[in-house]
Amino acid sequence: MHGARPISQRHRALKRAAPRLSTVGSAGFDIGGIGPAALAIAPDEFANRRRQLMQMAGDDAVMLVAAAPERMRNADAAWPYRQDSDFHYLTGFPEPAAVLALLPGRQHGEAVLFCRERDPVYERWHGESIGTERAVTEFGMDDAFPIEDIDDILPGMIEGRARVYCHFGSVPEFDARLLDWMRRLRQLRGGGVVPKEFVALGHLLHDLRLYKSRAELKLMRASAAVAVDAHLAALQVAVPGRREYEVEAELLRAMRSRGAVSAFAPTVAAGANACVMHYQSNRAVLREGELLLIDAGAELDCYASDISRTFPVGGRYSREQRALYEVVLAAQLAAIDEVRPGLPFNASHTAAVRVLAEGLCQLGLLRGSADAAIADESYKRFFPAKTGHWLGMDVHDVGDYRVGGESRVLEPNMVLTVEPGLYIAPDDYSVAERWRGIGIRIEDDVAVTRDGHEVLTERMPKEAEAIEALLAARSTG
Ligand SMILES: [Mn+2]
Repeated sequence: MHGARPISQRHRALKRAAPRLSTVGSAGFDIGGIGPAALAIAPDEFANRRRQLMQMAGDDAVMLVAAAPERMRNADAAWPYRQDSDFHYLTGFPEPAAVLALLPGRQHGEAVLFCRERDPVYERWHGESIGTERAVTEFGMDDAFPIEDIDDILPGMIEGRARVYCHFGSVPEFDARLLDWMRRLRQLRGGGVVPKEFVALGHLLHDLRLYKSRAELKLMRASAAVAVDAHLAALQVAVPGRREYEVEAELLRAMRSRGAVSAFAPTVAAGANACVMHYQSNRAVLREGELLLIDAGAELDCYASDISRTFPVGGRYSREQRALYEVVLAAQLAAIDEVRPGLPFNASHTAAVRVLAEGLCQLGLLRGSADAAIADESYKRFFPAKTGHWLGMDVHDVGDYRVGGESRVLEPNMVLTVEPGLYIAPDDYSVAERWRGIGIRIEDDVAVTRDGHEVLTERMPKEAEAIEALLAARSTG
């Protein structure tokens, strides 16, 4: 991994040589000597998370977490499967049709998994299942049962417990089953006692997920490395005349060839399309003189990265593009400086807004002073977004942004994005025509360390000269 270097030094390094792609062999990753085995999260860590959660919930509780259902795209064609983040966090178990029950203090085992039993006929069509046996031997469960038997077994396990922690209101099928289990519990011989309380599991679980472990940070660095490679590859093909989706294809190729998937549908926005915050149609032609904004991230073993860069299709920023770019870059660097333990989450936003407002005033895009633009929020016309979000298994990761009405104080091992931007709408007649239709965002992934921060995506150049140098060196064949 690349340590933090002063900008001037980084500049020199970039001028000397174009950034190298991470070395990737057919076996998967080889990033800084980390092999695929070293990247995987160990069964012990999953067990620790379960233990921690049970401790938080108390002995009279039960926690129920369902695997993500398979989702249909149309007719009988399913979307590519993605495990539920909470379920993955607690099990590492990659299949649908599974439910984890955590039963603190249960004599015959606290961590119980209901999952698909192995079945040769099913496996003939869908490939190997893990099965209840390996759920115990390989995934560290205390006990496992076929998912078909859950209605008969689970209600009896819940009996006598005071609180059920689970997610309700997100997957209707799970809500319906939960109610059915309660009905069955009540009908148990002698009349079962239904838990008195239903508690949202997120309050406990999502606070755990906010702090990344060493193994998770390793995965997030690897995910970031794939995203950097994807952006570098995309930049090579983003020449005038190509379509946005051709650039998207290059991003996806780079990710898939490293065993990752796209963490979200990439934004590849040429020219004024960049002023649409979540532009995803990706169909327009790239034109000389326009900027291209790419917002794309990889997902590796369920861990996301999220990078945005904005560069000139023709290879050189115009005077106006460059002026705005320098403002966004200065805002981003100032915002990253505010990522340190002890500072509130919103400090980076405050810093970014200050630099953006000053820049907008200096360039004459806003009248009056930066203080006034911040006070009356007129800067929001050009920057309507927040400067960042938590990053983890979900690209907009879980975790509270405010605690007791105050912005959350950053602590080591939290990971967030820093992504200020400026977006001048093509029909904003309040500014001179030469500014209109320029959209710029610069986004990096930043982990809070004990004494500051680590920019996980640092290898991706962002200084204007460095980007122009990269573009000048590309083979436009
Ligand atoms: Mn983002």
